[in-house]
This record gives sequence, structure tokens and C-alpha cells, in this order.
Amino acid sequence: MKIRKYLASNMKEGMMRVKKDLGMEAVILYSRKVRRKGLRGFFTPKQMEIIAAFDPKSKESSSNGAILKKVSEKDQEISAMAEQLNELKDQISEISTVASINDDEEPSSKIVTKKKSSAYWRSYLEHHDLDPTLLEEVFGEAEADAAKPGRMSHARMAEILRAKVAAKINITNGCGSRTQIFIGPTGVGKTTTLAKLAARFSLQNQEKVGLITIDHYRIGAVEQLRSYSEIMDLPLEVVMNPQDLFKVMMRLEACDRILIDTAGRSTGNKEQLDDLGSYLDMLQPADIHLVLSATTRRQDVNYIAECFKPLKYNRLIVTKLDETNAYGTVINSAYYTKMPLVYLTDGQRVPEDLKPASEVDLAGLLWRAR
Ligand SMILES: Nc1nc2c(ncn2[C@@H]2O[C@H](COP(=O)(O)OP(=O)(O)OP(=O)(O)O)[C@@H](O)[C@H]2O)c(=O)[nH]1
Ligand SMILES: [Mg+2]
Repeated sequence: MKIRKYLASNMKEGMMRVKKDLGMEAVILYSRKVRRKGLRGFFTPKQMEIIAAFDPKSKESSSNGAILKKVSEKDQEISAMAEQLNELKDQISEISTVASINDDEEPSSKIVTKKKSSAYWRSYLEHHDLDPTLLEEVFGEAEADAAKPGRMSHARMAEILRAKVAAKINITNGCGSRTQIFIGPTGVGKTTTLAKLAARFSLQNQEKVGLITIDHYRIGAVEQLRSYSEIMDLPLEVVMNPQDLFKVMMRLEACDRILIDTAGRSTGNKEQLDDLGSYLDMLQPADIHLVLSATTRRQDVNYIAECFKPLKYNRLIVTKLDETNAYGTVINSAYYTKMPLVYLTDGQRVPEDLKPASEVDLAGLLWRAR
């Protein structure tokens, strides 16, 4: 505590000096009128004597306290406002996400919050029937990548996601083994795809191609392949039981490439699958292609992949891309089976409608960049 004495001509002047000297928090302890000392004091007006006190600690704490109180009140107001703003942003984001997807609007140039961009693309990829676990993996990785501060465009987020999706798919190119087998559910396009490849190998690559069918179950199955073999002038062998395979393979010994068609098997029928397995065992080593249609539902792709697993397929072909607008199956099938995707087909024309998977931007399919 500081205590000081002031002499002034009047109280007003004295108070001004006290405030100037000790500050606004100074306390007046005592004041009185006094004469100046000495002879002069009898001839001049009386003066005002003021005793003032001031505690520097109390000034600091009281002023700091007041400031802190004000600051914390302001902080509370600001965080309440921020919370309301965030809620509003989320609501707007949800509304605009649904609206954009329903409108089928191209949002790539929009600069938005990362949260909004993630929400947009999540709904978008869900529409493509992408597997939820795969979706979580991809978004987890993409959001970690996009964790830098600042906003981003839908296009940039799409780019990050696209790279993440692409990294999940295994693709193989090249011509593969001499013996190539095509298995899968009924009607997915096994025979048609085999014919497209036969044309590619014999006409484009100038290879000697031999065809075998072990589909003698369905009426017309042999005739279907025979007509392709006649058009392309390729030898065709029909095998009725696994024991015949050895002789047939010997007859086609001079061929560079042997393509083997199988009967579409009912996915849940273990007996049929075991029967097919007894043929495949005789044909190793071979590329065994699991053929799936892009129009198959996600849950069924997983079921088919599991049921056909005992047949030890080691490659994937996805057909009928022209018949769907949701390309999740292409990605899901590679993700579920962990097998490399080798060809895609997108039409009935033989041999045109076939593309090596390595030539297609598979993740880009989801963004319609086919
Ligand atoms: N739109 C479209 N149709 C296709 C495609 N591939 C095959 N198809 C058609 O699908 C139908 C069935 O084709 P197949 O090749 O006989 O199918 P599969 O798997 O051999 O059938 P099964 O031997 O009976 O099991 C035919 O009408 C083909 O023309 C494709 O990529 N797009
Ligand atoms: Mg067939």
C-alpha cells in the first residue's frame, strides 16, 4: 500500500493530481484545509491537504479479474455462436448433398468444407453400391490425407478417393496361361467372353487357338460355341467326363492357347460345383476366370465369390458393364476375391466389346470417366 500527501489550492485540483499520480483506484484517506508554513501562509489563501492511498496489487487483481470475466463471457458467447453456425452448416450440407445427388449435378468445381465433401462423395459412392467396409477403409485413408487445414474442392476430394479406390483393386494384364477356363453363375456371359478372347488370340495375336466345352448340360450350349468355332475356323472339342480331358488335351497339343467353356453353375449347388471341380483338377496349371456380371447385387457378388472359392479361380472378368449405371460390383468383386481383374466386357458384340482391365480407369468408372 502506498500513501501520499498532496497540497493543492482546492479539492478539485487535488483530486486531479491524486488520480494522475496514483490512478483511478486511489482512495482518499483524509483531506483538510491548511495554511502554508511560515509568514507567507498568513498572506495567502489556505491550501487543501489530501492524504491518498493506493494498493498496486488490488488494482492489478481487480482490473485483471474484470478483464478476465469479460473475456470469458465473450468466449462463451463466441463458442455458442460457433456451435450454432456449425449446426447450421451441417444442416445446409446435408440438404445440398441430397439435392446435388438427386439433381445429378456435377459438383467438381465447388470449394466446400472437407466434411461436406466427404458427405457428398460418401452418398455418391453408396449409390454405386460400393461395399460399406471398403467405403470405410477408403474414407478413413482419404480423410487422413485431406487432414491439412483449409477447404478443398469436390474435385480434389474425388481425386484423393479415386486413388484410394484404385489402390484396393488388383489388375493383371498380359495374355496369361496357355489353358484358360471360364467359370461362373448361369448366363453371365462366359461363352460370349470366351468367343471374344478366341478372336483376339487367333486374329490379333495370330495364335493357334483350340476350344473345349464341358457344357453338355444346357440344350444348345455346344451349338452356341460350335457356331463361333466355325466362324473363326477353330477346332472344338466336347468333353463328357473328366477322364476324356487327357485325350482331348493331347489332340489340341499343337495349340498355343486352349480356351475352355464350362456350364453355368447354380451358385448354391455344392454338388454341381464339386462336379465342375473334378474337371478343373485335371486341367492345372491354368488361368481359371471367375466371370461375374456387373449387374449382380453386392451381397450376391460376395456369396458367389465364396461359393466358387473351392474351384480355385485365380482371375476375374466382369461382364455387362453396359447394363448398369452403378459400377460398385467391379470394385467389390476385386475387393472380395482379392483376385486380379483381367477383362471387362460392355456389350454383346464379338469380338469388339471386351477391354483389358489394365486399359480401363476402374476407379474412374465410379466417376463415370469410362
Ligand atoms: N449387354 C451385354 N450382354 C452380354 C455381355 N456378355 C454377354 N452378354 C449376353 O448375355 C447372354 C448370355 O451370354 P452367354 O455367353 O451365353 O452366358 P453364359 O455365362 O455362357 O451362360 P450359361 O452358359 O447358360 O451359363 C447372351 O445374350 C449374351 O449376348 C455384355 O458384356 N453385355
Ligand atoms: Mg455358356
